[in-house]
Amino acid sequence: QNVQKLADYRPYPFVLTATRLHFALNPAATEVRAALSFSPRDADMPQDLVLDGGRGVELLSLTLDGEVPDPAHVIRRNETLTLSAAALPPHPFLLETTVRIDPSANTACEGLYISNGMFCTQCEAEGFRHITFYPDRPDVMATFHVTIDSDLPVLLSNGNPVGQSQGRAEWHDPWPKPSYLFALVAGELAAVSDSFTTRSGRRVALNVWVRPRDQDRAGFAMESLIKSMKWDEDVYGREYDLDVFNIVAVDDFNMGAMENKGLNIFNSKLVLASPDTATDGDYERIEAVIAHEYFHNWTGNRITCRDWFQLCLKEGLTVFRDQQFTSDMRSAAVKRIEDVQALRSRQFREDQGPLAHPPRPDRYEEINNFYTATVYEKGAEVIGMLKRLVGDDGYRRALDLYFDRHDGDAATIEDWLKVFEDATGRDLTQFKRWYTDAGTPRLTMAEDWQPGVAGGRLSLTFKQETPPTPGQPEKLPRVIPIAVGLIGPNGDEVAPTQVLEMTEASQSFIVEGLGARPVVSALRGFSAPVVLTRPMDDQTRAFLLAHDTDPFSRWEAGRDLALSALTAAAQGLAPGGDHVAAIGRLIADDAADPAFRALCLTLPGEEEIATRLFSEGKVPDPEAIHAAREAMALRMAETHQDLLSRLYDGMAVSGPYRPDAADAARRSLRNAVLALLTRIDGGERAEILFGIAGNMTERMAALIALLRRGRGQAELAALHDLFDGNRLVMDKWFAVQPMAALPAQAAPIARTLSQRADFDWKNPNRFRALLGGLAANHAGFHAADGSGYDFTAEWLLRMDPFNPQIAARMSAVFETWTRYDAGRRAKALAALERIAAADGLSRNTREMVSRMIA
Ligand code: B3K
Ligand code: ZN
Repeated sequence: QNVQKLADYRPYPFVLTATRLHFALNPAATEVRAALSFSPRDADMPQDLVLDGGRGVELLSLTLDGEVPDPAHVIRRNETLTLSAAALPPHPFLLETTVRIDPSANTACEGLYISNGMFCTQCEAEGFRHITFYPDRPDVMATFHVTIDSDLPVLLSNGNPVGQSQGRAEWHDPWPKPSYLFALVAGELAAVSDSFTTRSGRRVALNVWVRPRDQDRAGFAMESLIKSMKWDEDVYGREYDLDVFNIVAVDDFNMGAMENKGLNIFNSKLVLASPDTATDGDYERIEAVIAHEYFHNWTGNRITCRDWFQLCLKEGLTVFRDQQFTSDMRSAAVKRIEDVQALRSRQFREDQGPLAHPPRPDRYEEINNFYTATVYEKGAEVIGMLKRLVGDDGYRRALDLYFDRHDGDAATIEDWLKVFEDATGRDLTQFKRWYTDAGTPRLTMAEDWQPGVAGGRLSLTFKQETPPTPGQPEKLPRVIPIAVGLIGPNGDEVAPTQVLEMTEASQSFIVEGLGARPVVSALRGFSAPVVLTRPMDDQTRAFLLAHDTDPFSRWEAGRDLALSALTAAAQGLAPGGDHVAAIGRLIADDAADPAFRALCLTLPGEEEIATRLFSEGKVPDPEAIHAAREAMALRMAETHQDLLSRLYDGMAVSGPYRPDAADAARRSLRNAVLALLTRIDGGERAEILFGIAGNMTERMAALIALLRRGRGQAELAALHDLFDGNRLVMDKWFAVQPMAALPAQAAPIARTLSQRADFDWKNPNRFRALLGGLAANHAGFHAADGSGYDFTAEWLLRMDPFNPQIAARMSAVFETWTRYDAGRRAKALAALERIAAADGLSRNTREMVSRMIA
């Protein structure tokens, strides 16, 4: 197979200084002229010039310094075009090509394609090679000058506009960039416009481009952009560097968004929002992703990656930055808890199965398969640990040095760690294992209390071990920052948070002069992405839930309490402890933050319970897990019925809808309460709320609460009637049905929906809505009869020839298959083998499936 290895990295033998492109746009036959100014890196060592170029790129002409070279020196292979060394001069030269491509036939949404009549591009990671012949690798950086000929009214590319006339636009990007950051958009678009003046006084024109009828839903994206620009100046000292910043929303997009220099392209679901079509969650996500793509301007664009193995250099750091931004804009405590929940449900799950890989992998077949939770979210956690280890000042100095030293570079993880070493004097050799090793370390903590010694001595002994992952059977100990605080028996904190630095496989830390035995609050703020186990009874957990001063650890104590009861019940054991009572105290605590109470009130999901059971060496039973969770939710509702109904009645948010954190928090608590009450009120409250709700957040919460109880058909029909023409709302309509269905219904419902005329499966969002909705129903996807697996496999096979990236990414819903019982395993394996056996399977899906069945 075509395996790429980090160890094989070689610099490109030519320097490309300037790229000039000319596009004559036409849906089925676009002509692209490229003029590339190369110079050999070493004139004494003649080398072949190898350009990437996909099959759909038809070469019409080629000249070297204006001359047609001897055809024997021009070699076209499947995915490359080579000019032999013999044809190349030992000095700078100009290579000019003209090619023809067919955007209308491009269904993979990679390269130049058409979405809803509008031309757009997606070049990361290797899409540019479908536009023209080019050294399509991130360490080849050039300035770009782009001319676009088209009758369409809006013609955009990277950089600054340098000329606009009827049917033609010209753009110049002075900042050298790799091809993956190139973008072009042409269409009938309308803008929401504003401006931002940077702190050095540069006035930047800002536009969010959408289809004319969506203009009234683009305002929140613009507000988010302005906040992001300000924040990056205030917190990181980073200023924007062009005269314009454009954002464009497109309907057909493989991922969330793309940080092309000066021209970010977004999936329309991450731009468009109005109270009646978007939920609070959508608003928060839009704000975060707008920020994320904007922050890439420095972490990704000004400093890019040397090669794709270094992807987490830009992605981990940019996720870390967008997390910091959201914490500053909203509630830091809530954001941290949400991020840990996401990490556990997506990244820990990845680390536990056949797709586990390090944040910096050292081999891949298809790089698009590595835009994963490990590269992004774990990549961000690793930076959080670095910051904790070097402190806030050390972090700031290291980042200043990074921007200073590497501006304009294509950098590596080694460069990144070196700036921390140089700025702080620390040796990060051992720390680097976080980048090179896969797997989630298991950390255990044991306590030893000696009241008679040294005025009361507590020793904490930690042991770490990382289970084997594919290709990495043995693991060495990592540096683990463990944030610890101590709480006295009366609930007061006796020792504030301190960071213990664990470097050995087993290590003890001692605190003396403690008087009475404290309760240990360990791994505060989730200071490292590890699974911590410690002997702790439910009483202590309830104590921490009541008294911990660290909001994450407080929430974690409640979570543990719920998980220990749920995992016991899912194995047919009597649930110990009293999670239901502890939660009751929290519901009654009106002084506590509503968002925090909502988080505590929502029981761990079935997937999370399965992950916990599996990490304890058990085989999770999806039906038993579902039943255990349902039973506990019902008990919570029945036990606290009065408290909950009072809370529900008292929490209604009045006044016009605002998507801010305070209002969203109140709605999230009230909706969590509604989900419980719907279990005992026959659906009455949810039906009323659905009818009167003035916003999508409440409407969706009511609908989901009803669907989970096997009701809600009238509401589904009403939602469909109201929003038939709105793609984004209809995506929710498709997603929510299999997701919230009773398990036995999930796959049949998905199948019925897939037969509808409006299941426009070629649209990535619609496809993801239906298949992702089913996968989000744990007991439904893992139905014992294999119906969930079969349905999913069928559709992956259908999608693969059309859009391999989407098929391959979605195939990861199978990544946990080895956890389950023999019957389910056999059915999942059969489904995976059916996919593997398909003729002409894409490289993307083939790699994913073979890793999963290896
Ligand atoms: N860098 C893009 C992701 C590109 C994915 C290519 N398959 C968006 C982001 O992370 O900001
Ligand atoms: Zn990113």
